[in-house]
Amino acid sequence: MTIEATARAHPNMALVKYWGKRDEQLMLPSTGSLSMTLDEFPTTTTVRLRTDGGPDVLELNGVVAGGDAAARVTRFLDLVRERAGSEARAIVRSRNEVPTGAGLASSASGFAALATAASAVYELPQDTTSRSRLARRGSGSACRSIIDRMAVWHAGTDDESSYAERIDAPELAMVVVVLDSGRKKVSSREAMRLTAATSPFAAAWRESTARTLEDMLAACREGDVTRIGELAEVNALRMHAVIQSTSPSVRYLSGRSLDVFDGIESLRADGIGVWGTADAGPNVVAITRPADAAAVAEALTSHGEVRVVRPGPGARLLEDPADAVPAATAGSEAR
Ligand code: 2P0
Repeated sequence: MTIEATARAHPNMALVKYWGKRDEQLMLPSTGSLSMTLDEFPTTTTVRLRTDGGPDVLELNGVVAGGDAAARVTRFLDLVRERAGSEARAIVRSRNEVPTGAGLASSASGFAALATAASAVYELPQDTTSRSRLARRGSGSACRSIIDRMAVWHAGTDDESSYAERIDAPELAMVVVVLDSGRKKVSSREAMRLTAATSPFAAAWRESTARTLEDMLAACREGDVTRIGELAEVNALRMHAVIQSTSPSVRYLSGRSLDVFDGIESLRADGIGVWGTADAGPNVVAITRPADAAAVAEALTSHGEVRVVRPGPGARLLEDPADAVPAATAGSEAR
């Protein structure tokens, strides 16, 4: 029996956004979504089964974590244990290589890596679709980080039918413009609830996103980068519009974010194919062709730190024991 496994996963950036759940318990989204898995900022997670009867422990970047983060991991492991018919607790050691303040969500890479490592040690099915379904239960967008390069998450109607799958798409690059590394005031999960409960535009958002996903899938099939960029930008700004329309209003984009969108628009006026997107925070990501990425990065560098990213690998096990995340050193308990 294996008692330890290590997996690595990368964040993903949605071109058609997931914003809303139809079932919070099963983590079924209200619409499908589509994303590019990135080749930077990996999370590496080692899961070790306990043989001493102790409780689940989460170590994040070398520090023992408590609170919500640890509770969320334990809830996830409870689901894994239920499926595996196991009572074994685990030590989970996770390391994020997001440079301080890249502002990219780590819950997608985190739960994709955890689902992959946990499936190995608890002897659950390890095929891509099973791991994608499982990762979804930890964090919705994590089901897409199981997949390499470009993924569509089928909304589905039950646990079985809601998972992400690889699609073919033209080669893209993204330029991440980091404006603010602080923690967001309202979590995505909370703001999604607020959107469903209070926005008069929530139904319109769901309907338009379902249509946009169909158009995006067609644009990917046709290799039409211009159409992909246009659809992604409009979808992102519609998501921010519906988020702002909550009561109380939640606003993730800052004045500086809008300056970057203006910068992207003026690059387009100069003939460069570039479009903007942003997740639940102020940082803006420019979508472009690989050949234009350096010029776009150069042009946007006055706004903040820029990083060029490309399509990356799906979540996978690392076989070399040297890749295991080391134990936290004594005395590093989180205060
Ligand atoms: C996305 N986001 O499609 C969208 C765009 C943020 C904005 O998925 O509640 O961390 O754990 O399922 O996946 C962020 O939400 O939320 C997200 P939960 P998650 O990437």
